[in-house]
Amino acid sequence: MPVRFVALAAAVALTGCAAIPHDATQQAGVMQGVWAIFITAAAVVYALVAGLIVWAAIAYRRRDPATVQGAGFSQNVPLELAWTVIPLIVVGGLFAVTYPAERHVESVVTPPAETVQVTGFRWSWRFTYPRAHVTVEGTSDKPPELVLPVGRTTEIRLASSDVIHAFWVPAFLFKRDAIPGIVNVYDYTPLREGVYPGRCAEYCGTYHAHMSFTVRVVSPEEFARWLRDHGTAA
Ligand SMILES: [Cu+2]
Repeated sequence: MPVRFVALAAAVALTGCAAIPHDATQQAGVMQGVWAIFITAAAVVYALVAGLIVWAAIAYRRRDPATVQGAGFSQNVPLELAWTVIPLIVVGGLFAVTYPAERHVESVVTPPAETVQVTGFRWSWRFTYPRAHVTVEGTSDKPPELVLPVGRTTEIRLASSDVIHAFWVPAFLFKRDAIPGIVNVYDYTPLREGVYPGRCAEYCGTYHAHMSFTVRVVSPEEFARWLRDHGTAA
């Protein structure tokens, strides 16, 4: 039984490692840093609490079957201070880590190297590159592809033409609502070329599940070529 338990624990630990996201964008790297600190803090707290529970259960087990009543005490001021102050310090520390990271991830560079207007509609997405007059529009059967240049900062201007959707690229560790009448602006600075799946992450109706798309990160040269090709086709 212990062998099976160890195997299970190892499997869970390894799966956890495999699930750790990679930093596909510069912004994702910042979020990943926050995530690593949170998971470490959670692991330390878990080890401490679980360890104390196990230790207390063993150290203070009922040794004499005749004992029916445990020792009683009503208060312990140092202990109560400790379990109030330590969590406050932990929460304060997590806030101190989160706040600058969120500010960084939400900030936009001006002027951006590229701008894309992303519009969610029932049941797909439209990507417009205003400078190059290029528009890519998907359908519920044919998901669109957002093409981005690697190493450059692209400003995303996210909106919706009907109901609330959410634009989510899991590898970018960033999700934002697409709200009618509001333009949400943020930056992506992709660091690695590749194809990343994305989807609508806000239930928006019958064909919500069809609102997928892909993000293809390419070299700046290939991006320029792609813009040219699609500009003439449009
Ligand atoms: Cu949607």
